[in-house]
This record gives sequence, C-alpha cells and structure tokens, in this order.
Amino acid sequence: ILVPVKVVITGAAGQIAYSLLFHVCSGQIFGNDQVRFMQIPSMISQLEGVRMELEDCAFPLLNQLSITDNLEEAFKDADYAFLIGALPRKQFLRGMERKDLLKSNASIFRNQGLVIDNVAKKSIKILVVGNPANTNAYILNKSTPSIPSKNISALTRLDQNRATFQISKTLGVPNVVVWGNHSNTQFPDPKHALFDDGRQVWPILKAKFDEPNFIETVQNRGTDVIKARKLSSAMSAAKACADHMRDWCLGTKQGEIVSMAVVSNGNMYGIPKDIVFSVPVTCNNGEWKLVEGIELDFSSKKYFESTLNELKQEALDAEFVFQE
Ligand code: NAX
Repeated sequence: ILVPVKVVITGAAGQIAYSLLFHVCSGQIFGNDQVRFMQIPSMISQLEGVRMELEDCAFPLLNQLSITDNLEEAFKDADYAFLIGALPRKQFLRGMERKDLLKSNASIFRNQGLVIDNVAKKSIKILVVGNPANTNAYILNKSTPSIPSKNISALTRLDQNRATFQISKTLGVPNVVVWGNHSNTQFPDPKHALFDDGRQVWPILKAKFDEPNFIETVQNRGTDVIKARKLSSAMSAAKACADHMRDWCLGTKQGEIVSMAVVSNGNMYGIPKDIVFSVPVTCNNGEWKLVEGIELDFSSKKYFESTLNELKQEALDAEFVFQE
C-alpha cells in the first residue's frame, strides 16, 4: 500500500531546488512507498515551467504537485519541509554583512514558523537550507513551540561532503564531522575522521594537510565555487539536502556518522540550549542520535569555540524578530 507524504519545498524556483526536485520525486529520499507535493511562495510563472518538466519526467511516485505562494496552503498537514527560499549568497557578496543577511531572512523564518506551528503535522521533519541556515533554524524553532525541537535541523552536510572529498580523493572515504555553523567559522574536524573499518584518518592525512590548511580548504570551498561558476553551489547543495533527509528518514549505515545542525538541548558538548549547532549523529527509525564522548584537543577546541561564539552572537542578533 502506498503511503502518501506531503513534502514542501520553499524557494522551489531557485537553483538548489531545481536539482533537489529530481532527488525528491525519484523516490530516493523517503523510500519507495511514498508520494509528494511541493510549493513555492514566489516565482510562480517560472515554476509552471518546472512543473511541466517534472510531469515530463513521468516519475511513477509523484502523485500530486501543487504550486502556491500561500503559506497556510503550503504547510497544511506537511510531513517534510525543505526551507530553501531565502536571499542567496551572491547578494550577500555584493557588500552585504552577514548580520544584514540574517535580519532580512529572520522575518521569513519567523513567519513560516508561526504557520508551520499552526497547520503542519506535529511530526514534520524540517531541514533549513536558506542562509544563515543555523540561525534561521534557531528562529524557526523558537517560532514553533508545538513542534519538537528534534524535528528541526539545518544543513551542514554539504560541508561534510566537501571535507569527505578532500580526504577521499587520495585516501578513501571517511566519516568526518563538521562542528558548528554553516559559515566560514565551521569546523571540519580532521582529527576525529575515521574510515569505516575504524582506522583513524589523521595520521595519514597530516602528511598532506596541516590542520589549519585542511580546515581552510573546506571552509573556502563555497567561495571557490562561486569564483569559478559565478553562482553559488547548487547541484552539490541539492545532493547534500537529499543525503541529510534520506539518512534522517531511512537511517545511517552501520558504523556511519553524519553531521547535522540540530537544536541543542543544553546537554550537548557545552552548547547552550536552543543554539543550532552541527554535531556528529547517527540516525535510526526517523530519529537522530548525538554521538557523544568525542574529546577535542587544545587546537580543535579553539575552532569549536570560534564557531560557537559566532552562533551565540547570531542568536543575539536574531532576537530582534521576537521583540517586534
Ligand atoms: P536562488 O536565488 O537560486 O533561489 C532562492 C529562491 O528562493 C528564489 O526563487 C527566490 O524567489 C525564493 N525566495 C526568496 N524569498 C522567499 C521566501 N520568503 N519564501 C519562499 N521563497 C523565497 O538561491 P539558491 O542558490 O537556490 O540558494 C538558496 C539558499 O540556500 C540561499 O540562502 C543560499 O545562501 C543557501 N545555501 C545554503 C547552503 C547550506 O549548506 N546550508 C549551501 C548552498 C546555499 O548557499
């Protein structure tokens, strides 16, 4: 028996969504027994073109497709949401401060949160992608008191996949953790990366990269893509969204650790309650579980503190939306 699920994608006319739609509609994220809808609160006429393309893909699992700019209609009874719609980074690069970007996006996520809280299923799983992703998820969590905080996450899987590539191009595929913010302070942690058989990556990797060099390569990868492509990452971002949601819904493999930015319960590696921070997790039965007990040395702690401090500041900057 097919069980239909309702999937909402905001910013559906944008470049990440264009690639993500294929992953969603082909059935590889939610399993083979499910069906989907999607929406976008703007760019309706362009989306009609995307609708025609999706129809022409003849995906057997795509049951119904709806396009709307009405938040209530979009989120009513939603099971899953990819919140991608936001101001893109290319506008950010044209002289905008991260703080300004945060302010312009805060209201979007506040408004979406209030509607989600009213009309979506309480079991909805939400992935925030639009930047500043962690703090948008922080605002969303504070705006959705009836949705469990565990159901709200932000995307750092692209950063993990970038770190994985830097290692796997010469050494083999590792499990590598990204801590903190999806920003230039993110901390892709080479010292705790492990191969599937449990071997540590760092003793071999350090011949090729010192710690700062590895971390900066991953931190700057998004900017390098923009410089070369003249557009921000889209295909790799969509693949990361699909990886994140698939692992969350269908489970991680035996021994696999992935990075998700999740809402701290105040008892996670010293991260204050409600801060949305990327941590190592495993997933099973639709739930993520923190990987505990990783010990950071002196230099790693400095990277960890730096990204945590940035997120604490962003949370303070974001509080204005709750005072309106
Ligand atoms: P695009 O500009 O191609 O698409 C964004 C779409 O969102 C546009 O169609 C726009 O009309 C729509 N939109 C704007 N405000 C909206 C609103 N209030 N409700 C619904 N839709 C709205 O950007 P794209 O390259 O797809 O990137 C989307 C977001 O992802 C950006 O904020 C970008 O910075 C962020 N990213 C986050 C990543 C992460 O790892 N967390 C990586 C990739 C990407 O940079």
